[in-house]
Amino acid sequence: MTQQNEQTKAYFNASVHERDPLVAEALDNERKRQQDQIELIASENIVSRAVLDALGHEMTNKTLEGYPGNRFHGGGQFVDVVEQAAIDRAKELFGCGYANVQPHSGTQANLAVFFLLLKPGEKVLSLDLAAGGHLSHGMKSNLSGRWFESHSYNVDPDTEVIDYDNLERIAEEVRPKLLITGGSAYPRQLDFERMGKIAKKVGAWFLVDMAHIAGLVAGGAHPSPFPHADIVTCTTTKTLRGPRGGLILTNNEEWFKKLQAAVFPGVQGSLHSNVLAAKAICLGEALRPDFKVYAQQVTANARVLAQTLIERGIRIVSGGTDTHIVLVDLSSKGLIGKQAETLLERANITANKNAIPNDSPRPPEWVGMRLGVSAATTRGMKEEELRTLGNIIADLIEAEAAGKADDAVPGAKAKVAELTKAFPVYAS
Ligand code: DSN
Repeated sequence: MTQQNEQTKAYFNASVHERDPLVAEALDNERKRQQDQIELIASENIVSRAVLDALGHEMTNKTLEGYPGNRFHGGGQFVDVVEQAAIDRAKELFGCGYANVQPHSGTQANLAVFFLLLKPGEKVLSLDLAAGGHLSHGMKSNLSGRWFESHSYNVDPDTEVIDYDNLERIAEEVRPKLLITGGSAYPRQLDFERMGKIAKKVGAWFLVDMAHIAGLVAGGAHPSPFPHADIVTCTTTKTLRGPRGGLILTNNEEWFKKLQAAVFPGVQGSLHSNVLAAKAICLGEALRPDFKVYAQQVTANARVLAQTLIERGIRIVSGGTDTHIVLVDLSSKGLIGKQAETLLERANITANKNAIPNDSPRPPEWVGMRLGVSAATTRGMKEEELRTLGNIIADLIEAEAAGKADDAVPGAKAKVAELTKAFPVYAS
């Protein structure tokens, strides 16, 4: 018998540090960055060690198509276990009858829904991007806007909360086939009941994309889209604290059979086996009582952050938040989003520039900055720390507005270091 040679042994056993120093260094630096910076990008969170273990598991080697018990390839018995667990847990967590857990992302999940429900050219009505919508809901440069006729509804210019009366008028005029709500930067509670009624009235299907708030829904900190939505999509990242990937949920049995085919082979090929294991783990974690405590803490922390900034004279879009998101209007301090993003990063706080309602169509000119507290809350930070963080951010913004950022950054960075040291990530 031929002996396994040393090269093959090294292939299986050498660490990334031994095999690829360039990548290993970047990985080490990223780990350190996550420890040293406070992550306020609203679409991010910090997964558990168990989720990381699954993502780095040998299950990644397994190619499979189809669904549990009905696969194209052999050897899928253990992936069947994790996919079935993810399905069962998603249904229990969100109180719905059917779940497809295979979408590779939230955008893929939305694409599968479009493929299921619409023919090219049919009409979609969704929340305006600058009001917090998402590019996969009909943005012209996305397939959803290129192949379908997209229309949008907006927030009330004074309250900056969705103008449901105006939405109803637009829906009656446009008569969309699909009404969509949800997105990436809407900080307020969504009225699913009202929008479900509007959809029914105009003969539209109602899709809720709860990508950002899925964890809040799971933890009871935001009302559930069921029973008002016909179909629900989300990511397993963000407030749900899981791996990168999507879910599609519904109570409609007839649709579900078609939905399975819309995901595979409709818009995807083989599944990401290791990610399904990680999804099962995060859904199991979200079913535990401590996740409810987490979700409530997220919204409490966001409220404190918003209130602290308001008290320091910084305008918050819609005057506050009901979710994990705080949307800052920097024009109240004569700054733009990119400026604040760069400034905060100098002090080891990560956030992103963002459009606010009626902002410039050009991202470099956006005057908004989006802050999200899910990751900081995962580290264990509570109201006291978020108040401190709000004051650090306000100090930095005030200094930048006065042209004195260089003086303010070192002090802010030192205060951030105290917080990150007290609330470590993956400490061991
Ligand atoms: N939609 C992007 C965001 O919210 O940042 C990525 O999920």
